[in-house]
Amino acid sequence: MVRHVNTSAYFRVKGWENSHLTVEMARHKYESQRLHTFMLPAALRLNYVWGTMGKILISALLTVYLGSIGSDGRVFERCELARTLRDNYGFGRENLGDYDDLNLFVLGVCLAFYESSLDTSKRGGPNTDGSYDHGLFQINDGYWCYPPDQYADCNVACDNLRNDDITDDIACVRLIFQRHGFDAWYGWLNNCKGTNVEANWVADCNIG
Ligand SMILES: [Ca+2]
Repeated sequence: MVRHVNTSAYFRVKGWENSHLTVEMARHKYESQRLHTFMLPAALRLNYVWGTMGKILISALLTVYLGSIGSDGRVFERCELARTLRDNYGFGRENLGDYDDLNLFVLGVCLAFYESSLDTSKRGGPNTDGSYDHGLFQINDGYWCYPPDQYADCNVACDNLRNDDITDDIACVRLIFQRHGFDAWYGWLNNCKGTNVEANWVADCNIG
């Protein structure tokens, strides 16, 4: 059966009436133009959506990647820090004057809590002398780390005292402790000293 094609629609497009287009050419051109009119914006929108999602995905992956190689700090749990100080850094029982035969990790947890809320990335200050304090144990840059270069007795960059590896922080804490004891820290002096730190801070951690 002969298919009657309504060609009038093709030639209704402005400017085509007097052209020499054949019906078939006009139909192609019409369909092609209709495709662009309706499909292109949709395609662009789809492209935008995928582009935006792609950017979000790349950004998220980058954050995870940088976090995994990263120098960002971390926040310890109380018992986790006690275990870490004992197991990884050898904080054991020592005689400490009025704290005879008490585990250093017990004291370390109380001290670190009041100094940094157990957050290794904390930067405290400025103090009245313009100095700043760095990391889990809030080590002061006026005496122990650089910059400034003068009096950096721990020979460590202050930035490295605010990352998630506390090895260099512990080395510095040991030096400070040798010279001054825990009294070097106000967090300890004002909140931990004279209290039953063992009962208050690690009794429920199942470590002895
Ligand atoms: Ca560090």
